[in-house]
Amino acid sequence: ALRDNDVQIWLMLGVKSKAMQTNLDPDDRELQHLDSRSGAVCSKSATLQPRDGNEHPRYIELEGEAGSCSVNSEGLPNAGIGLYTDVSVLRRLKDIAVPSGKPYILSISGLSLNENLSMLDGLVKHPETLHYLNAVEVNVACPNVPGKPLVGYDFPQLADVVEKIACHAIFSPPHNVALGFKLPPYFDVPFFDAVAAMLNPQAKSRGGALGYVVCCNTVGSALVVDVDSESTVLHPKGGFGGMGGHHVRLIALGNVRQFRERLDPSIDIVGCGGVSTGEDAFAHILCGASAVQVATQHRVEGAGCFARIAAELQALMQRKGYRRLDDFRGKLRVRL
Ligand code: RRO
Repeated sequence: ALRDNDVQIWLMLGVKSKAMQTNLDPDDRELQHLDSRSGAVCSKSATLQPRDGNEHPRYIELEGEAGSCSVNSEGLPNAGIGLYTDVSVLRRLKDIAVPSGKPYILSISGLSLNENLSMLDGLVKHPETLHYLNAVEVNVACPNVPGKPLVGYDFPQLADVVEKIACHAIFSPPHNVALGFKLPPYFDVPFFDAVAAMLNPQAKSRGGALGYVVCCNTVGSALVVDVDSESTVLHPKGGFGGMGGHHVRLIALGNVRQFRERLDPSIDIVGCGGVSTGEDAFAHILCGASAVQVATQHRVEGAGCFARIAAELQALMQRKGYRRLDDFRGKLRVRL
């Protein structure tokens, strides 16, 4: 399985790495690409069955002066949950790619609530896998599956998903796997209010299972237009895709801040969107993020981006006289 599948392990979220688009080989060279200074490894969002995803071309990078932007319409290609939870794969992942014992997060994005629940049921039946698994991140924000509107924008459905997932046995004793949700970007105050009202009852401080949310997935319905040929660029879905990278940085910061103002303090926020420098990471943390995920920049630069971003963040903190993230986390000043 390792050799034949496009494993698509994502680092710290997002768009799968260039290294992971090629097949894994017997000496685990591809897994070695994951050995980096990232704080965690997160799988490509899994479904019950393997998926090829949408037709190519389905990913494009646009370079700007200030940073790269990506638009993708991958369509949830993945090797199926079996591979991301296979004990021999995870053992090798831990040995080769994350020898320091950094957390492994399994992202799931079932095509229905029942599919997500089935994947979680499967985990309960395989206690050996749980030994290697630190968290399950439920992605309710994939914008690219034809015929499947985004769960995170369908509030009755989202409420049901949040409640039923959070009640699953995998997140309670004796398993106690951590639970996160990956959210789409929202754009208006009533939406932040409504989603926070769904999430808060599941907070740890209220006896629930919800450990964190990721703000946010790509900005959907982006359209890349080629002026020369007067045509779309991505093949699937009429050329529409999810936008990430530098161009979504301010939307992501806004989402982190809006949710930090509304969510129970026991729910951590992971900032995601346009993190390509230490300064970007600093801004996310200032808005209230406990950690950041890097996607587009990782794909552009490779796994070396994590050490560089961490060093830049450290240098910035030193210049400002901060010793810990808590010295400035969430302490954004509002100009009056
Ligand atoms: O595979 C995708 O098309 C995809 C996913 Br699952 C996601 O969560 N976000 C995104 O921009 N693309």
